[in-house]
Amino acid sequence: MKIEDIINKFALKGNTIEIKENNVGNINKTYIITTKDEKEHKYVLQRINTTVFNEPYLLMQNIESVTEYYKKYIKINHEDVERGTLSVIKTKNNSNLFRTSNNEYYRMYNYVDNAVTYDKSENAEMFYNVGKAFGHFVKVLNDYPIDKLSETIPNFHNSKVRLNDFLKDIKRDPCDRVKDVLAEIVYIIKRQDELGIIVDLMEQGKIPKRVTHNDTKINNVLIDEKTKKAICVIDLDTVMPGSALYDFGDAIRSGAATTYEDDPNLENVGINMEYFRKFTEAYLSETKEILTQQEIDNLALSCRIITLELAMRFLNDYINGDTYFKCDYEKHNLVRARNQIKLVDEMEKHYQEMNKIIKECALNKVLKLTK
Ligand code: GN1
Ligand code: MG
Repeated sequence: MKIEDIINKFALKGNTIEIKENNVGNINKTYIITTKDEKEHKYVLQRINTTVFNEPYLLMQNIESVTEYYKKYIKINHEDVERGTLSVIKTKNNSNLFRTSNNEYYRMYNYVDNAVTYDKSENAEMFYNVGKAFGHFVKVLNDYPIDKLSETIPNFHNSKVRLNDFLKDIKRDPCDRVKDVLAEIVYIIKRQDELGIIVDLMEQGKIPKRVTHNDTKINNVLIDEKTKKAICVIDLDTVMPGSALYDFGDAIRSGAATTYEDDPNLENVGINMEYFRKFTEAYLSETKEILTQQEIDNLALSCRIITLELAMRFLNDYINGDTYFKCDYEKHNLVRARNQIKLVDEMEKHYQEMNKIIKECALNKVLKLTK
């Protein structure tokens, strides 16, 4: 089906005058659509990757419900309703998805103008603003009825289940690639106990299940082009019940890193502790009345765990013949895995310092509360 015909299924204002492909993201395919009547309007069209998301209707139900809830919250609190969250644009048949005859699924959002995303932090202030946005996300959805959410990708951040899959795929070795990545496999297996800590804490009921984003990469926050303030959190495909720890850790993994997650030059890979501090300050300033002590005590560890989990996922995909993440060249997944392993190394080196900063920020938070 032609893309113009797919666009035509949605209830948009005006006529389409431009369709641009957008290459951001490792999973879905994205287009920016411009239409015109008396003025121009912009929309975001996405084809949902149904190999990754095999319950597209449930996924859209989650997104619609969470964005509606978000809108109500920001309205009551006099925040920016227009730009503070994504809006789902329905089809002319009032559905939040359009399915083509060959089972491709498309959805449409409003396009937020004068906003940009970054794949890495430009400066500490910017990452502070990202920390505010992800902290705000926790705050807004704190009272959202979690039972209404479907787990659209079961065990998405169950690092123990992921480890088991990884071990099975090493045994299968479908592409005869295992022999080339033994050092990386050993690195991960040596840390297998650590991988399971958050999952164990959740299973034991020691840390709570919350409404979580599960993909808190820095480029999933829209930043205002002019003010550089964070506008809203995007890419809500993986909003599900989960642990806030994975969200904190994933944001640090992507935004406090000194380079891109697929930089092949490992000398560039490190963690910027100033960025770490700024993000933590901002995140805790928003979540101060919400996070439990157990959660706060495990924030630094969560950064190591999610980075290790992602290193394992990239390596696992390499072993399987690159079937999950979009790859731009042959060893892209392996480059990503090695980069993330180096980042785990750097986090281990800075672990004490990370814990110290978290304690200081959490203490500031308590002092502020008692003022
Ligand atoms: C994928 O959609 P995107 O590119 O933001 C992946 C995340 C990974 C990320 C790594 C559904 O996210 O889990 O952390 O790539 N999303 C899914 O870049 O698997
Ligand atoms: Mg995503």
